[in-house]
Amino acid sequence: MAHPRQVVVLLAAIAAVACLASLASATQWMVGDNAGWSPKFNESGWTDGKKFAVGDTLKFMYGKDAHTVARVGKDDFAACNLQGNQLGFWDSGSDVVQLNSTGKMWFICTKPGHCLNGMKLVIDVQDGASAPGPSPSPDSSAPVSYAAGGALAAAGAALVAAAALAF
Ligand SMILES: *[C@@H]1O[C@H](CO)[C@@H](O)[C@H](O)[C@H]1NC(C)=O
Ligand SMILES: *[C@@H]1O[C@H](CO)[C@@H](O)[C@H](O)[C@H]1NC(C)=O
Ligand SMILES: [Cu+2]
Repeated sequence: MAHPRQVVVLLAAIAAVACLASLASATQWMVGDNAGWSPKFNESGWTDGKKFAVGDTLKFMYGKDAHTVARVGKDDFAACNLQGNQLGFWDSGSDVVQLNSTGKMWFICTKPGHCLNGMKLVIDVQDGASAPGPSPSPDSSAPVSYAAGGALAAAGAALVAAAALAF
């Protein structure tokens, strides 16, 4: 049987690994990579193959005063409506936007003509739990403990089954 202190150490190790894994899985996406947030953004294919997850962030880099970032609704995005309801607005030239919930997020630049010129971005944010990432490998002592626990459980089940057959 595992000593209680070993169990505590094992649980602490599992918690630490889980904590590190959750930190490692948050991604900061540099919008447009080196080209940044720029006109005709929607023709760059930047979102192709990317999986955005809750907890990730988008970083918009651009010349301050040259562009802006506004989060808008689907219809205002489609129509490039600069006077619609804005769900968020950034204009520092180096903006970090948190992806707080699942679903689509629509962004446009509000400088006149820019959205019509394709300066727009839509992403689909997925549940963070399903985001792909390296699966943590527990420290070397953990599998042994799991195996021992599994063996004990199997032995217990076998005893119960044997007892049930015997009576
Ligand atoms: C995400 O949540 C944080 C903390 O509540 C908030 O400050 C931020 O504005 C939110 N981001 C968006 C894009 O809604
Ligand atoms: C980019 O946006 C412009 C303006 O809204 C639109 O006319 C064009 O079809 C879009 N192109 C792509 C590839 O989405
Ligand atoms: Cu712009």
